[in-house]
Amino acid sequence: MTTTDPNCIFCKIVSGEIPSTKVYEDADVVCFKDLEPKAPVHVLAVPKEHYSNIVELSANKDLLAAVVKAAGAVAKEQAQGEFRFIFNTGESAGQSVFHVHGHILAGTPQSEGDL
Ligand code: DGP
Repeated sequence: MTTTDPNCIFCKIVSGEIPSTKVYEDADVVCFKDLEPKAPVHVLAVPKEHYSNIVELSANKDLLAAVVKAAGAVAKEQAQGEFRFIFNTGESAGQSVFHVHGHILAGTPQSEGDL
């Protein structure tokens, strides 16, 4: 059973209710460009099913693996397979959307305090 949250902005992106620039999609995962890019490549990897954060998602190992695999495919296409993969977890850590998403970042070196 797929769970969704009717008030969740990323569930609305997954369903197509809110538009996004999708760069990857399979049965379980969608990847779309971040609205406020912090690097030349800044794409969000999002499971279609609603989990609040990566710790909750870890209960579903297959889906967690699918998110990592999707990120690898995006990075292979856009950044020679080399990327940072960041999951802000909790408000004080910078999470602002509570539907788990990994930031795929590439094209600039990491600096202290970066996403
Ligand atoms: P975080 O702060 O880790 O929860 O990251 C949330 C990211 O989501 C932030 O970088 C901006 C992005 N974002 C928020 N709303 C939208 C949206 O409607 N569309 C897209 N493409 N990105 C969004």
